[in-house]
Amino acid sequence: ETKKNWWKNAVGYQIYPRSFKDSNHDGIGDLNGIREKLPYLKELGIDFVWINPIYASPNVDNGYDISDYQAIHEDFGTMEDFQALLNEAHNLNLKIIMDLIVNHTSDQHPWFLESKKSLDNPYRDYYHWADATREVPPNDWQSFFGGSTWTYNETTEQSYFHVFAKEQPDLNWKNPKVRHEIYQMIRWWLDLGIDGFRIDAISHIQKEPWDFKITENQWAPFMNVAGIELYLEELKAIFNEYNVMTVGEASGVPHQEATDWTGENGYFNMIFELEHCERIGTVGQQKGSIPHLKHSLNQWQTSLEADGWNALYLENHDTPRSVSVYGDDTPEAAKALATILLLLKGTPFIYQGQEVGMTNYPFSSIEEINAADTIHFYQTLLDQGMIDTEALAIAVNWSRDHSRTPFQWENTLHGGFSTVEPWLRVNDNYPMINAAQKDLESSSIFHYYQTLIRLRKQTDALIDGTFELLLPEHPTVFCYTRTTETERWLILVQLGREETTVSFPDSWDYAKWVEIISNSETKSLHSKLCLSNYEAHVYREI
Ligand code: ISL
Ligand code: CA
Repeated sequence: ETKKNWWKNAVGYQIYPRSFKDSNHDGIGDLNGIREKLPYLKELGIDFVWINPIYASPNVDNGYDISDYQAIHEDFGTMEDFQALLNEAHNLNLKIIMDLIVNHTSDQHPWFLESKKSLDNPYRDYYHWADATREVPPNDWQSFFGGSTWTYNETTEQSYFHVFAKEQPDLNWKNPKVRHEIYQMIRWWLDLGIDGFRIDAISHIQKEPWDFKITENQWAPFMNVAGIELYLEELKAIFNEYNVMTVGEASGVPHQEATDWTGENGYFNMIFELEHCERIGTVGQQKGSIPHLKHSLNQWQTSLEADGWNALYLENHDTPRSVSVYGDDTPEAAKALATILLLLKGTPFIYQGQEVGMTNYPFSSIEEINAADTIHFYQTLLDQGMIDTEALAIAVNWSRDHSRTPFQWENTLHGGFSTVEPWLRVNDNYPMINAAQKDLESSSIFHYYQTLIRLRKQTDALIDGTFELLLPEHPTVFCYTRTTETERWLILVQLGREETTVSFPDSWDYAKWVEIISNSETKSLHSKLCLSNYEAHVYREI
């Protein structure tokens, strides 16, 4: 029997199955590929894996458009393969978290195929329909993927609502039948023995009335809208019947409300907030903003201190690679970021390839892009009159495809991901950056991750200790302490490309601080320290 709140001590790993490991030579990663690599995840020190959607889907949004919730996509394998994966993972004491996508379905889902047939179809109210003409939508709200949130249907002369692509119609949560169907489906998966869910886009399930007037925030009409708590409470009641872990993707939920969402009586065990990795500054900017990262993570760490729990991440399948956004693609930068991520308070999620230092891809043509939102964004920029090279530079800057290139396992053709041409190009840097480096170098990024994970697991202060941000005004140094009644730890990371100096209070007894981990030369803690680019140190007071 697994103990309650097991997820507080756990380290998670996110698998984007299409790009993880191809076992049957079709250029697409699959479930048997994941099975092959479970020992690799154990070696790293992982406790649970979150797998991006593997359900039947026309793949307009790579699996986030589901056409059958209870079937495995043939690209990934069969239900038997899934069962085998679950069993093998459990035998290795690895848990499996599935993606739960219930804000919308695919437009090819049988419910929607029925719904669009006629005004009086029994499935009509499974989705949101409103009177419209071909020219004039019910209102002027814009979708996350660009363009109107409404798509006109000729047959019934109404439009349906979608916050993402037009092939992803939003489910109508007001309809009790819809909720009943969803809850049954959720139970079906939980009864199968999975260990939890990452709940997709869940802050969008409630919508304002269609005549709601947008003031500042264009997403306000479908982002954390009042009334959502009823549905979230119903979901919580189901999850509570099972000893599973839940992490809600809660875009637009402010840290002031985090307790409702993740506290002792919150809707989920933890949430993915999206603030800290928001695009700051001009659209074309290359670097992530370190002051913003510090400020925002600090807010989330402190507001959840009393009641709540953070889900920690620096990159995922929707973002570029953190070593490229905040770093300079080097192993030192990758290790510096790992030091920050793995010692914060919360449950860390490592995104596949992050532990070997995988970088952004140098896209040079729109043909190399697969992500629907990037292609749409590029087209919008062209339509606005921008020249091709400029539009491409801006569109690919934050493209989701940077993190979706195939996993670089070793220095062989296609990085060892597949024996045939993969669905998305492998980054040309695979001869240098790949998982097999760990067997060649004891100083590999992988080993650094392994060491941090081990340290975290054997140190209560790094699980439960209070977080405090130090040097809050420093533009590039990310420094914090983790403290319990008996221990104090100091995490000190220069995230900048230059040398910098930091100072700590003269009153500290520096003889008491010992260095535990560093990504560079050993350096004792002093009231004045000079740090070079991407230098990271972890100290403990004894
Ligand atoms: O807030 C948003 C954009 O500013 C949206 O974040 C949204 O919550 C986020 O993009 C949701 O992402 C998830 O759902 C999408 C899917 O395309 C992503 O891959 C997934 O992570 C639709 O299912
Ligand atoms: Ca395959």
